[in-house]
Amino acid sequence: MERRYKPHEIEETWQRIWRERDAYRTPATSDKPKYYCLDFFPYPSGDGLSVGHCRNYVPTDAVSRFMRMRGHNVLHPMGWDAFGLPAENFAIKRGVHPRETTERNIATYTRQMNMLGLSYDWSREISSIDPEYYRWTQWLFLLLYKRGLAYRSIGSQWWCPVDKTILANEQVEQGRCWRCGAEVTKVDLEQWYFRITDYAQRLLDDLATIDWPEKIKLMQANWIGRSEGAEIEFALAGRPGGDGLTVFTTRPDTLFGATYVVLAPEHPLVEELTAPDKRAEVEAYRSQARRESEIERLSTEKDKTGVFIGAHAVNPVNKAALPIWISDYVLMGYGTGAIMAVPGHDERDFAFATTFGLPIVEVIAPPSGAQGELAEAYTGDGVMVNSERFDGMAAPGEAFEAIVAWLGERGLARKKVNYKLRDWLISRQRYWGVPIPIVYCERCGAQPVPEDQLPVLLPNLADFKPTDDGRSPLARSPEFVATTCPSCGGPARRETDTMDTFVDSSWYHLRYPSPRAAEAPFERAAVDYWLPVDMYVGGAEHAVMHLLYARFFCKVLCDAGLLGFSEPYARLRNQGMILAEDGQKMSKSKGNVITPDSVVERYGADSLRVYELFIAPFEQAVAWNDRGVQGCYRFLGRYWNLALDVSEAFPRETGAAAGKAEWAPAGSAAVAPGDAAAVASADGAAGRDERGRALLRTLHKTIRKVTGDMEGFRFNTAVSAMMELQNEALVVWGDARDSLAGARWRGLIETFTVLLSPMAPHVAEEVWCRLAHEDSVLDQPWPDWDPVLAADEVVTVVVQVNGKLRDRLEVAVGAAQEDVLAAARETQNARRFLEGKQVVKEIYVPGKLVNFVVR
Ligand code: ANZ
Ligand code: ZN
Repeated sequence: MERRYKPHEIEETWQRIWRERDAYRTPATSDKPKYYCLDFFPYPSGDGLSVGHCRNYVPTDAVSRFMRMRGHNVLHPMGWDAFGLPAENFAIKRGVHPRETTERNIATYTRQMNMLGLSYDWSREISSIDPEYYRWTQWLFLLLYKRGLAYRSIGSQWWCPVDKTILANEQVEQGRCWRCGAEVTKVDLEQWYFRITDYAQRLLDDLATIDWPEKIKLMQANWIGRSEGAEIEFALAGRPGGDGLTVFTTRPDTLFGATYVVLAPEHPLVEELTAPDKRAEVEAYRSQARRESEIERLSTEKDKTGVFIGAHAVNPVNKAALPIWISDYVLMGYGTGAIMAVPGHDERDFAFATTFGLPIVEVIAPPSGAQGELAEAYTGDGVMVNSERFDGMAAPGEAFEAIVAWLGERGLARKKVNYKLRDWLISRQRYWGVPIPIVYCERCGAQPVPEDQLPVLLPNLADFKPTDDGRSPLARSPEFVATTCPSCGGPARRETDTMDTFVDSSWYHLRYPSPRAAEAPFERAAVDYWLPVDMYVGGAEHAVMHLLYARFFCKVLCDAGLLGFSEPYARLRNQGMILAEDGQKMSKSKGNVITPDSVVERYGADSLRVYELFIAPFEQAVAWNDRGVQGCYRFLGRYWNLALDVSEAFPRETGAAAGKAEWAPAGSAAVAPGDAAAVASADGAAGRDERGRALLRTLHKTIRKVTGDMEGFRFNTAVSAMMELQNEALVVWGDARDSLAGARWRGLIETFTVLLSPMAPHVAEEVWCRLAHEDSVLDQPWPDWDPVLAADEVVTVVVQVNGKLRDRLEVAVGAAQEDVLAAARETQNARRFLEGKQVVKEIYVPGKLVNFVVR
């Protein structure tokens, strides 16, 4: 038999055997506890997987294997988020149809995932471009439509001039398109929205119920952006009794310090209120503001700009006439699009007032006393000044309540909670997506496509490039557009926009439990059994898009009575990024991308896997280092040699007689936990000398450590514990082999192999086989550790019966008296001398001796 560690031969063989045995198929139900371990389903991009993706897939694979060995029914599926801009842009660049490139990319991803030995149940593979999948995406759109949660509205929207499509708020980062980085602009288009804002409060509240990284929860909370304040009515000067304007403020207590009012340039009142001599200036400013992104407009760094429109508002508390300005730092989409400006206590207002020479009034005095002249806005707490009857009150707390109450009695204010969250714009003017299942009839208006006509198939267009005019490529296909009205039967035309790809990924986790369900998006019993997802792992960059949308969908489905839970992902973990060896982000343009293929070619998949786990704490970004992979390769090579040496020196007796009689891995029946302590001391073969006993203790400590580390996502320290155990075993094997009996050596290697198998399944399976096992290492129970042996320090306790030395026992330092007495009673010789006797007294001198007084 081959003696050298040759990963390539081993790995391909076992991948084939696993496939033939269907080793990773998940039973639909089972009486074991379930464990749903899910990776974010990927865009199958043309570049294939990098070692960065493997930082996600290898650890979840190890956890899935670990949980399976711990007696869980594990669901670990994979699928493809194959619609959307990335796939389409890739296809455009290559001049081929996205369907073709997507299929090719999926094949590449699948090949690479199998090359890594990932334990996906491929019988559950799903793809968002499969009509059997997207018919249910359309069905879910209609569900939202029926529940009043999908609506069409005209609005000023972000437009990416390069990708030639509308973008959602979440997809604009610092004024740039999240995909291509181009600066976005605003256009007016009629678009479909999902009313996620109806769920703002629940999305916020339920964050407390899920085990997610605090950082992600905070990002979601900030994105939802709950803000408690008041709406206050200002009359317009010269129009007493007429309609006024409403501002939203979080600081009503500062009302006496308001010295001007600002409207968003887009505010509808601007038209009406602008004085004739200000019109030209106002118009010029409005068209300039349109081109700016919200981030730019809100930036505190930016120089303040604005125009006085020639009208005044009346401060409701003191009747002061306040000039009305427009400025880009007030956004139309938030609050009422109008603010009362308080330069004394708001930084942006202070900057604006300074720029335009507007008055600054102090109304909150710091604890050190009123300042009179302000050098900058004072935003802290304090005491009310210059505020007439409210002077002396604590601000904001008491004063906030008092002013809102005073105004409220006069019908001039009410408390108001606002959210920054916007409704989710889902229309995309792109070809490669799910058609929105709506038709427009001249007589009946917008009509949902009846459920029995789903899916609305995406036609196979040869010309799928986006255009500049804001129309979807589907609009160029008369066969697609022309249809009949489901309501009156008259001529109608189809909606030609497609859905944001994030709609596809908002529910995919519900599909895996019953991936071929034909009557519904999912079978209720299957989701009841498997969901919520127990462990969800992916990149932190999805904090506010996918992860918020999926939570929203789950709540909608729960409200519709289709699900019995309202949070989809019970636990979430984010892997850290892998950087190139030079510490830079890996990117194709820099030419520093490392593919798993190149690593596997040199060292094999198991070395890559072990390195991915070992490289750093799971959530930490870290640079790739080829020497690190080499180290893991050597670790596996030494394991291989030791395993084969032991196996040859102490061959396993096969056949019925052997069974589990020899010291099989802990967790099997041979050594029950607790027993091992007795065995370790009484049975001379256990650890024949101090080194043997020390090695056994290291083994049990390692079992405990690896178990805890796998549960806690501390893969790096799990691997290093394995390395330490191996080093100690190698030394003892090399110069004190007789310290352990043969069966102990075999047991040690077997346990090591079981512990290693989630990390390096190929080599573990091969060794398991060479240790003359006929079953698969995948199906072994996870080893238990002996708590006494695994305890950090042990002392030898003398066991006496009626004062005579009968046995010795190793116990953990600080072990409980009753545990020590119980173990002492079970030592071989104590048992002999206690038999048939009545114990009248038990004495324990901690860490030293046990004495049984018998009659
Ligand atoms: C007066 C005031 C005085 C304010 C003060 C703050 C401090 P958040 O927490 O973000 O909700 N504001 C209201 N609507 C706005 C809009 N559409 N665009 C830009 N700014 C707007 O902040 C609410 C505060 O932001 C509001 O309270 C308002 O300024 C401003 F010492 O009103 B405040
Ligand atoms: Zn009609």
